[in-house]
Amino acid sequence: MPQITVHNIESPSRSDRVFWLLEELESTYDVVTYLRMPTLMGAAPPELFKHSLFGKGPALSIDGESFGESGYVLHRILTHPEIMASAPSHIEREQSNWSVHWAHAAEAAGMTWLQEEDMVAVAGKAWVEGRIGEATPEELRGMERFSSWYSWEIDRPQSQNFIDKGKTEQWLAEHEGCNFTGTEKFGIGDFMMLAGIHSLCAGSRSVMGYKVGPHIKAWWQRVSTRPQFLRALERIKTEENLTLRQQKQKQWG
Ligand SMILES: N[C@@H](CCC(=O)N[C@@H](CS)C(=O)NCC(=O)O)C(=O)O
Repeated sequence: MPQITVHNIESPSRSDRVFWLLEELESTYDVVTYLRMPTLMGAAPPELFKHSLFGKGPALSIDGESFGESGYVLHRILTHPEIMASAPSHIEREQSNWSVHWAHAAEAAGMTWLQEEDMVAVAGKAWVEGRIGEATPEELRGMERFSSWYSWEIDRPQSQNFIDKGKTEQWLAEHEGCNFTGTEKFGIGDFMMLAGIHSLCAGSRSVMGYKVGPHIKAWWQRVSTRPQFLRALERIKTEENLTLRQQKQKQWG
């Protein structure tokens, strides 16, 4: 079997996609965790550039070859002949068109807007709290008005369009009981959709007032109760705690 190292960026992050897949495949893998820097958006430390073209996580090393982009990482695992030779039968082998569609949609039509809303909110709040620079009360009122308008009028309708009006909910309703493969198997579309749906149903976005329909919730329920997924969450927690402890030890001796 190939030697696998997951370069995990501190959660919450898209790393959950990779951990879940590796746990479904019952793979053995090492983990290196990169704690986020104390910047406004929690930037990745520069060491990640050694493993990912854009210096972001998650990244993967497989037999010494490193690369980033979670979609590409999943693709490389799911097309690795040795890994797939022993993959359980509930993991899709030939990617269906639906799987490829949802893998792209997850990042392009989903995360783009969900993430932008976070950024606008965080930046607006930081200005108001005086963490970015000096601003007059009038300027601050303007910024607050702009960021709130931008979030609600530009980002939220786009995100909500992806979640329900834009058919994720409707597609799952039309494919009752199916995963994002269009069958009962799990494929790249499911692993990619995890990050957004996880945050909407149980993570930071679950308290942000998004309307999430019953079919998305049912998919989440199916996934989040799987022992493989629970193992993935446990591994993330264990690895991140270990890195935090090591960092503290380095700092304080
Ligand atoms: N399209 C990329 C996005 C990568 C990305 O933005 N990762 C975030 C964590 S989820 C990150 O590294 N953030 C820190 C930074 O932007 O410096 C992927 O799917 O891997």
